[in-house]
Amino acid sequence: MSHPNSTDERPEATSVPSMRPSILVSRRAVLRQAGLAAGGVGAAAFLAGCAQGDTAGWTFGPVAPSLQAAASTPGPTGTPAASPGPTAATASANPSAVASTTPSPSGAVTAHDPSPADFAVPPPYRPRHSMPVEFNLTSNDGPSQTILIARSPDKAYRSMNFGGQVPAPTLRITEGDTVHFTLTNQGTMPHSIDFHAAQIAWSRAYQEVAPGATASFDWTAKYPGVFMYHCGAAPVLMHMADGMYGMVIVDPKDGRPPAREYVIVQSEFYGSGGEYAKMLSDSPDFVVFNGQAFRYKTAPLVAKAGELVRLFLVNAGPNSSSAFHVIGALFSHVEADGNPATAQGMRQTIEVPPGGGALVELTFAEPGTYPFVTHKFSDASKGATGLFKVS
Ligand SMILES: [Cu+2]
Repeated sequence: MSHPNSTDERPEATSVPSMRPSILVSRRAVLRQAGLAAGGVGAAAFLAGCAQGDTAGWTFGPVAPSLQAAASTPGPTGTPAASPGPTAATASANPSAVASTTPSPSGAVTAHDPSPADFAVPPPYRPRHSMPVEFNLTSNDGPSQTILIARSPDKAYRSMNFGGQVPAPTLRITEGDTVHFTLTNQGTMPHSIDFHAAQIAWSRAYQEVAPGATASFDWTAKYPGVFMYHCGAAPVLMHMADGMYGMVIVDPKDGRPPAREYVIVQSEFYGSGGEYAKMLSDSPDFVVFNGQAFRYKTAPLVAKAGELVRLFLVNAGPNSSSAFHVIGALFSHVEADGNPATAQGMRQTIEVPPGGGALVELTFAEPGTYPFVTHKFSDASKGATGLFKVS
């Protein structure tokens, strides 16, 4: 069998279909694309499916058989995900995101508490594909989008979100990949998308999408990195503070060494949702990793002493800088924005500005418990504290 990640099997850029110029496509076109319209499945069923999370995710177009084999076979330069994921060719992100908010028997809205699997690292590095990567997101808002941003005591928050979760599903692609992105706005107000990983005209791609409408465009990931994406609808401070952000990982074209990997998104919450004056005051009530205060204090991230651990970091803000630090460990390798060209050796604390990303690698010296924090300790005390449990 050929080397799974051999570069000679990687398709050339010429095999990538040309950019699709249209930004706005009709819902009928999307239904046609999804093969649903012809089957007599109506828009309501399609949107209900979205609400259950099965289209809020990422899929890959058809690939050559050789690439399909490569994608499902980890190679020396492949990176094992923190938890087993589907193979790249059939990836459907966040199977556990199905648990969207549902009304209780009494009619009261219960708050959705995403499972850790919602924030698992997507399937590992794979060679670049010849077809665009399909990335579909729904945008959501309103009382049904209530999430839990703290536990004991529970704190409910009326979110705006992509794909029914905060932070939104992570997209993982490879340098050179083209993404065919579709946003379906299931909310009650305009939403939009802004991929920091893309180089594309704001006036064409990042405009507001009306409630019930769908928009689509292609972009190509020209640089490896760890990037934020977010809603940019006005007022953008509110749409971001209320939960409309996620991460794009663009792997370098030749991959990275194997490691245990985690995704960590830092962000702030103000009040109970929609409280614009509080957001402007720049004094958050909670600062969190992956959507919930102290999430990994009660359910620590696991690792083994001596193994390489890789963290993909995004600071979604919207207001506070992150001073990311792991107590009892040093970062052996750091890349600002996850770009290998910025690689540095030993660092103790990494600043990640709002709207920025980073990649850090570390190895725990011995078994034990190691807290991770933002070293801005007013924020760490508001929830941005977690634990690694090292065996
Ligand atoms: Cu929005």
